Amino acid sequence: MSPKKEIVFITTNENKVKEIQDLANAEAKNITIEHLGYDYPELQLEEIESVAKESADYIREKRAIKKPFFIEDSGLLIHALNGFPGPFSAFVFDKIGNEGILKLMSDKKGEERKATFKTVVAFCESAKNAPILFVGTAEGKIAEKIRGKGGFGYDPIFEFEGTGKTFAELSTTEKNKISHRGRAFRKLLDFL
Ligand code: ITT
Repeated sequence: MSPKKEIVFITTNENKVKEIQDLANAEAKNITIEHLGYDYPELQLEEIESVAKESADYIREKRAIKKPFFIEDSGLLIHALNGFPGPFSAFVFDKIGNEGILKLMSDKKGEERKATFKTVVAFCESAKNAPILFVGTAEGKIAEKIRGKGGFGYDPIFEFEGTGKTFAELSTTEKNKISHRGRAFRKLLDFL
């Protein structure tokens, strides 16, 4: 049997680690994911792709890590709000939370509530290699109210298309099958 490949997931978000570990344990027996809670500065750029790339480049330049590593940047893009909060999702969540988003959406009906969740994984084989990006999206809509006790962040207000369930009403394994993060991370696994 070939030795397991070790890759390091750099994030300060323990919920992301839980999801990625769950997925890797189930679907990638030849890969070990280590977690490093290094808090790199996140630039406020207009595209999630650019944030992910710049973050990975920052970590490379700082030589903060010797092993193959990845980071990921995620965001919720609400169509009727021109993709807001998008790359500003963390800031907006801290300031107004899910209640604030529901208020912003209070006059929006049906199709106007459509939203996309997006994850961009940036992987570097070493500090010498430019990041390779893997994008995953999930389509859905903003629920009328907060529902579900699982997940984290915007999960209780993101209803996945066709299911009538918010991500917070799914188990970690169920969310991983269809989520933006699951899809982006699976692309990384295929690449590896
Ligand atoms: P790191 O940058 O350290 O990885 P973070 O929590 O700052 O952690 P992001 O910038 O990627 O991560 O997250 C943007 C915001 O979107 C933040 O408020 C998260 O809670 C939220 N978020 C990210 N992924 C999510 C998901 O799968 N479900 C619900 N909310 C999510």
